[in-house]
Parts: sequence; C-alpha cells; structure tokens
Amino acid sequence: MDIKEYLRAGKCLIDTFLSDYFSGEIRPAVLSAAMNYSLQAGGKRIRPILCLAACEACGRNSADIVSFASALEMVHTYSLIHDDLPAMDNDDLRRGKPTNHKIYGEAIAILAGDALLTEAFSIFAATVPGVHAESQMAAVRELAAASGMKGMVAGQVQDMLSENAEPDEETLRFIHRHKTAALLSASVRIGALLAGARSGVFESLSLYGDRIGLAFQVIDDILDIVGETEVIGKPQGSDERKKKLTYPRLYGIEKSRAIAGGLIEEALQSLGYFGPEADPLRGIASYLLSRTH
Ligand code: GRG
Repeated sequence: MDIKEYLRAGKCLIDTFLSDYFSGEIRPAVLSAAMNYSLQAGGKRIRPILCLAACEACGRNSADIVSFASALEMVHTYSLIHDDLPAMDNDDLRRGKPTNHKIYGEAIAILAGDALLTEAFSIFAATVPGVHAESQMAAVRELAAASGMKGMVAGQVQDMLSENAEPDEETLRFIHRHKTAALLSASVRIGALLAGARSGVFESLSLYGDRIGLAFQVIDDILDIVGETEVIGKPQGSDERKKKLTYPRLYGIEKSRAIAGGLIEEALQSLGYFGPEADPLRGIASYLLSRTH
C-alpha cells in the first residue's frame, strides 16, 4: 500500500474536522485565534491517524470515529503549547512557527491549552451512532490515563526533574513511556476499543502501540541531534543544550538507532495475526523509522 497517500488522506480528514469544529463563533475571539493557531500549525496528525488505522485493523469503518481521533490531536496540541511555555521548555519555535505564547502571551497560551484538553473530553463524551456506551467509557478512561497523572503529565514532570541529572536507564524509560508513548499507544488502543475489538486483538494492538510509542521518542531524540532545524521545525540540538536525558546521551546515536529499529520490528511482529486490514499500521511503523520530522 502507498503509506504516504494514506497519511496524506488521514491528515486531510483530521484537518477538515478540526477546522470545521473550531470555525464557529467562540468568545472571546482571542481564545479561538490561539487554539486555531496551534491546531493549524501543520502537525503530522500521527495520533489520530493511528486511531483510525487501529479501528480499520479491527474491520470497522473509521469514518465513524473521526471526532474521537481529532480529539486526540487536540490533547496533543495542548501538550505542545504548555510544553513550550517559559515555565517548561521555554521554546520560541514549534512546527517552524513562533510558539503560541510568543504570539498570544503566556496567559492566553495556558488557557488555550486548557480549553483544548477540556473540549477533547467533551468530544469523547458525545454520543456517536454505532459506538457502544461501554466501549466509549473505556475510551474515556484510556484518554484520561494517557494524558494525566498516570501518563503524559507524569512523564513531563519527571522530564523536568531529570534535566542535568546523571543518565539513568530506568528514569529514561519512565519519561519516554509516559511523556510520549502513553498518548501514542492510547491512540491505537482507543481506535481498537471504539471498533469493539475482542480481547486477543486488543492485546496485540496494545503491544503494537507500546512499541511504536517508545520508538517514536527514541527517533525524536535522534532527530534532535541529526535533523535540520528547518525540517524538524524546532532548533536542532535543543535537548543537548537543556541537558535532557535522552537515548543518544545514554547510548550514542548508533545504538539508539538499533534500539528504535528493534522496537519497530517488535511492533510489526505483534501484527502477525492480522491480514491486509492492518497494512496501514504496518506502513505507519515503517514510516516512523524513516521519518525526518
Ligand atoms: C505539558 C503535560 C504536558 C506534556 C508535554 C508532548 C510533551 C509532553 C512534550 C513535547 C515535547 C516533545 C518534543 C516531545 C517529544 C515527542 C513529541 C511529542 C514530539 C512532537 O510530536 P509530533 O512529532 O509533532 O507528532 P507534530 O508537530 O507532527 O504534531
């Protein structure tokens, strides 16, 4: 299958949902502008696309769950806005553009992030024809676990505590698993839950999600060193300058590449039971290994 075309079509679907959803009148206008600024800054939409692809791997039409998939991008966008704040990573550039607080100021950036997170849960709680209430409740719990104190927030706190710390494998794994892998993996699990996946299928897809989630951050760490600023959309070498605990810092570039390759291989193996319906998930796993931004 043509994975580039699949990613392009998925991104287009999510972009359309988000621009329609946030096009109505939202008062005050600056809140609308700040949310739309970051939502439309050109992300890859990889979390929503994973959610749609997991749903398809379970044999269900993913058009039914575009709202849920788009809500995952809203949670991701909130996390980027807050991560860039002076109190956290203090970054001026995101996706090649000035960060949200550089344009709207810190207070509006914080509130725009808060609004995106809250609205995502509102979308998750809305009734959708054909999605069973029990599966939907499980999906809400997945999203909360992946984004809150058991997921991304915990990873972010540990990441901040570990700046300038001595490299340590266990802490590095904790950060990566919580800060980045949790939401990516939840995106896959939520797609499967909403499709009504049986337990064996759900377990296989969870394993896939976990492995690509970890690989994603290892690759991100490598790109921070070898990527070009214009391509990665943020200043190259920023992890090194902030003395972040990263895979290349602990293992060097070559071993980090091998670790990422091994994780992607495990992700592909976890799909052994599936037929062509999981080809998009296979394609995404391979694409992640070769991505340049
Ligand atoms: C503020 C609670 C809170 C958490 C922030 C996501 C995050 C946690 C921090 C972002 C810092 C960072 C660069 C993490 C590395 C992995 C990552 C999430 C990269 C950005 O995701 P992509 O590549 O971005 O999917 P696009 O721009 O394509 O959406």
